[in-house]
Amino acid sequence: MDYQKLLSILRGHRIWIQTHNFPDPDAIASAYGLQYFLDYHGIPANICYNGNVDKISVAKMITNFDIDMRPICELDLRKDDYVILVDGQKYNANLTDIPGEEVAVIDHHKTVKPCEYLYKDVRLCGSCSTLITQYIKESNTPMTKKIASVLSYGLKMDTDSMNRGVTKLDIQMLEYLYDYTDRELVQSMYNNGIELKDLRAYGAAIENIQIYDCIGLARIPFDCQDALIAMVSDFILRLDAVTIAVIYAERNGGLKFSVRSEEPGVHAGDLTMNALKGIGDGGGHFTMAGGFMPAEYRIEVNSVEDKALYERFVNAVDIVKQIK
Ligand SMILES: [Mn+2]
Repeated sequence: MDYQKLLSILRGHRIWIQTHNFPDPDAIASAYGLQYFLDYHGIPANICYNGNVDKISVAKMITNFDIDMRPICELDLRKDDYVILVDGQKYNANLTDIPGEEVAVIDHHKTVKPCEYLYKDVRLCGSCSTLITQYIKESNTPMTKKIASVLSYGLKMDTDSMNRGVTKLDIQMLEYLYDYTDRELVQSMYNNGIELKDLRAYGAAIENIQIYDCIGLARIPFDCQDALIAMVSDFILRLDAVTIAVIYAERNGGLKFSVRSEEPGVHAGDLTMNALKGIGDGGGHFTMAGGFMPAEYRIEVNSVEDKALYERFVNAVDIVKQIK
């Protein structure tokens, strides 16, 4: 991390902070914290994203903290604009390539396809909010109640309340944020996070779940938001018989995957990439990953497709364990 270098690269340009598509709380918190950091150092920047924001938890966050972020379709983006990517990297399936030059990246995920940037800060830890907090702390930028609350919410959401992928840096940054955070507000944001319409997805997964060894696979036979598929995947992982959860839902004629692993030695990103090799792609970090299988690889009968996918994931578990 070299915040001076980042600032000097950005100075004098028109800046966009871009999150991954369908941004989750960590992506939004990171973008918002970075916007504050840059603004304090005299660099105005706007936040943009692709995809909808229709999850109640995300909508609540934007309203509660009065976050100004715009979908890219509403914006006049120019080729010579500078883009900073947060909580995602160029060439990721869930990050739209927008006009403008991707000059910088700050992310906590493993790199799927390498790319050159003028400024690159990719470190594996529990949340991207952790990294942004460190920028504010180490540059002696004053921390505010609002920024601290947003960042600690993003940090806690992405680490499943400090239970998932946590590193020492996450703990240190959460401790730093603690004194500034409006803890009651952050606590209240955890309430009422599930919408009635979400229950359909949970219901479908419960109905369809099949468990093989420690892998729980379930199909959601309709389209739903990435964030909701991820929530269902987290939910299935809570079953005592399941240490790897693979949830997939309809998406543009193909299938969208959300994978979770708490199985020792099984990296969720590597597992998903291997399982979908040749029929799609996937990646992510140790405990959580995503993937997509396009329409052309679909098998018409659901039960046959489920079986084929199950075999792919079972075989991929062996492959990933061997790599290790
Ligand atoms: Mn994240």
